[in-house]
Amino acid sequence: MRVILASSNKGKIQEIQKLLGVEVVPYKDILGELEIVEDGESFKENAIIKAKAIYERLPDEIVIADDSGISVPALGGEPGIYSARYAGVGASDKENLQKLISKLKEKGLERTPAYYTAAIAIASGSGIYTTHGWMWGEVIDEARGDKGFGYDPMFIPEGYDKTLGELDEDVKKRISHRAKALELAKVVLEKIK
Ligand code: ITT
Repeated sequence: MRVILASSNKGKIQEIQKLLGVEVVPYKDILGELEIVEDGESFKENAIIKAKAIYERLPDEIVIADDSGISVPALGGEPGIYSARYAGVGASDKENLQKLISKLKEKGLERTPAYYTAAIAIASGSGIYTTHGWMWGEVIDEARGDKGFGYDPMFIPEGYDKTLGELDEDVKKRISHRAKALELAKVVLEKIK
């Protein structure tokens, strides 16, 4: 079985290829880069928008999409579904991370609870399914380490004292929002393949 991944985020593509245990082909390899407008109001809605956009073009395939982000309750849930464009449309991972660090500093928060959410949507001839996963921890007002991607250098998972930028990649593989959502997605894939 192969699945087409409706994502152009390199960090996600690498993680999903390692976690899913089936052949994962980024949609760009088949269709080239497409602009998909993510105007949903939740991670789930945006994951469905992305999966459908690619499935409409590749109706014989199983398509999966990941919509994810980090939420900080002390900042009213920011950046949440806007994680990829927190510092503006087209902002880099570094710029988004720096913006979150600045927001924490503005509020005088050296560390504060935060959580990652991942919504996975699976579109195929069997219809659309979605799964979710979460990872709780804290964000700190500085970046440490260079592993992972996105906000990982400022995120300390619950039960650890180092950031995901510093911890061995195997840790994230075991406990991440994406790993949990994909465990459930695997159950769906088994049913529909
Ligand atoms: P695609 O839509 O092409 O998949 P994207 O980067 O635009 O790529 P999202 O809209 O889902 O994807 O935004 C997710 C953002 O949330 C991403 O850019 C990261 O900044 C952050 N993020 C999500 N999961 C993360 C993780 O595991 N580690 C660090 N940051 C993460």
